[in-house]
Amino acid sequence: MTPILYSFRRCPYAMRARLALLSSNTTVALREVVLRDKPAQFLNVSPTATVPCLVTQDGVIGESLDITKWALDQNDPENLLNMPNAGWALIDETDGPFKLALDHTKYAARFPEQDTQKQRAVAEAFLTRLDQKIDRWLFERISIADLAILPFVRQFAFIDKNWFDEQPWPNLHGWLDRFLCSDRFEQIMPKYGRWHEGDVEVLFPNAQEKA
Ligand SMILES: N[C@@H](CCC(=O)N[C@@H](CS)C(=O)NCC(=O)O)C(=O)O
Repeated sequence: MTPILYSFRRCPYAMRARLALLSSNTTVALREVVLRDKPAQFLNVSPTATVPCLVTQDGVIGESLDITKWALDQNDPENLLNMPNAGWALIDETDGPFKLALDHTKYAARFPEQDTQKQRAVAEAFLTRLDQKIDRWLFERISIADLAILPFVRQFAFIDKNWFDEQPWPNLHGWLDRFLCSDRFEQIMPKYGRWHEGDVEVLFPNAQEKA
């Protein structure tokens, strides 16, 4: 069976999964989910009701990083999994304290108990470290750390792009700009209509329609 990916275009976790599926050239049927009105079929399979969620013939994978690893274990032509352990630690930091600080900054109104300035400072400290690490990539060559972290840096950057662009992070800016201008980014960001049961499946990558 063609695996099914429940996805949401702008979700950084789903972007991470699509980046790995694209790199591994693993074809899935992409079902675009509207988060405020999740389809029953998705809720029936997803353990956490979050996207991304991949349904394979062997079971359901409900965590973006696990989908990423599953895809690259099938096929990893860019050798993305070959990176120092420090890469996994950076991904964990991204998903943990950085994402928390990002949400507390972006959705400050939802977290009145949080000090927004402090939260932004946590995110800034992390991005400053990334800036110091990046030459062209986080490590010597492209790795899964770049592709797993970039969607979150993008989300943070667009909270206030003018402010972000004024920060003293030249390497980080170049890294994000190259990503946003890449074919890779274009290929994971087509706009898909919301999925309904019975729709012709949309294949990703390639976005051909399955007859
Ligand atoms: N740990 C999960 C987190 C996924 C996640 O939180 N996705 C968000 C969208 S960006 C979501 O589906 N939220 C559920 C909702 O908004 O109802 C993963 O890595 O896949």
